[in-house]
Amino acid sequence: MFDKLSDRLGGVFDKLRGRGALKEEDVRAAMREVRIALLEADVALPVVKEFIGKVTEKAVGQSVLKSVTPGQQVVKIVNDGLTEMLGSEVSELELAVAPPAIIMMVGLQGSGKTTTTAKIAKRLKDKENKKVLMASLDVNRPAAQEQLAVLGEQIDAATLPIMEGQQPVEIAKRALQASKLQGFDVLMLDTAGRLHVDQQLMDEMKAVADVSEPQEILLVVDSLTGQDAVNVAQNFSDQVDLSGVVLTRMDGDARGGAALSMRSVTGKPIKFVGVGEKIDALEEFHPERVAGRILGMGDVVSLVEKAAQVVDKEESEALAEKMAKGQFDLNDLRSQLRQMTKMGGLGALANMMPGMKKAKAAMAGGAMDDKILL
Ligand SMILES: Nc1nc2c(ncn2[C@@H]2O[C@H](COP(=O)(O)OP(=O)(O)O)[C@@H](O)[C@H]2O)c(=O)[nH]1
Ligand SMILES: [Mg+2]
Repeated sequence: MFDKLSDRLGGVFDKLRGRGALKEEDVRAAMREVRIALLEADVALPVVKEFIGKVTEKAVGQSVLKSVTPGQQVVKIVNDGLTEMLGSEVSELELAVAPPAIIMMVGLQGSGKTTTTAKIAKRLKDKENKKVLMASLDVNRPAAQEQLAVLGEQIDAATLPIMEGQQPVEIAKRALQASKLQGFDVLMLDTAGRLHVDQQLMDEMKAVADVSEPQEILLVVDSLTGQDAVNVAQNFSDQVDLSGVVLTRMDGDARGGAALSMRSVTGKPIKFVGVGEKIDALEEFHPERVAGRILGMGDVVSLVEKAAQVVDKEESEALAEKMAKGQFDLNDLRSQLRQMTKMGGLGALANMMPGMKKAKAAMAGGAMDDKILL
């Protein structure tokens, strides 16, 4: 996963990094190569366009920090752009409700819903000490309910007893009742797969969501299906209110496009990735780490981060000196205010000051905007 993309981007930046000065056209030429690399990795076109647009604008407009090369700085900008494209932060399951918290799994047949249901159940059990009930609503495939029961035994988690002839909505209601009566913390609903996006099954899925009101609706997608995964995600996300995505088969040799597109296409975070068939082959998704792996230039990124900190420090020292000499002018004030916005703006600073609650409420009401500083 990502190997080829990583090689391609490595090549682009190796060329840039050694250079002393960068002209705008050098940056634009590099971005054209980045664009091709992303498209070859199967990243969805609109996602690539947006990314290249944002990153180019930043890279061209940026003044170069002391002690790094312009190329290194472009690496850092691309790194930040990738992290943002992947979702910026780790997203955990949100299960803080009166129990049972309900997690509903949806997705195409064979995407890995049933396996992932058991993987998540095991994780909740082992890491958070939760009492989990799993229920299979898959009445289409004959052995589907048994498959979940077998996995339940394997991880020592309860599964809802199978009752022949019951339909998904009925099973969901029974599961809900059972988990309330028996004091389960979490109920996991493993829904029937579909071969394509098929309206009847979509309606069934919505009916199940209506009766169970899940806290989490996780879309499970097979990362090996590339562009198709993106279309599937778009379709599901149009029909139900997803809370997150699980990408399976990240252990395979997919080009990575699905992972890179998913956040933009669904607007929802990737919460987990499946990295194997084994029951513990499930990982949290760390956008920053993944971006770092794709670029393979962690050292450059931290170098630029450090350089930026140093510049801030030098700037403030110079200002302090000017002030002492009585030479502080409006330009200096502007630069000072800029630094403040870097620290998170007025809101963030207010948070750190005692007695600022009221002022903060006024800011939230739109009375004050950081934009006035720029
Ligand atoms: N290599 C790999 N195989 C997986 C992963 N997740 C699921 N599978 C396999 O994919 C197949 C279909 O999974 P299943 O959970 O039955 O899919 P469902 O139809 O969506 O319920 C099974 O053979 C799983 O072992 C994964 O992350 N990596
Ligand atoms: Mg299944």
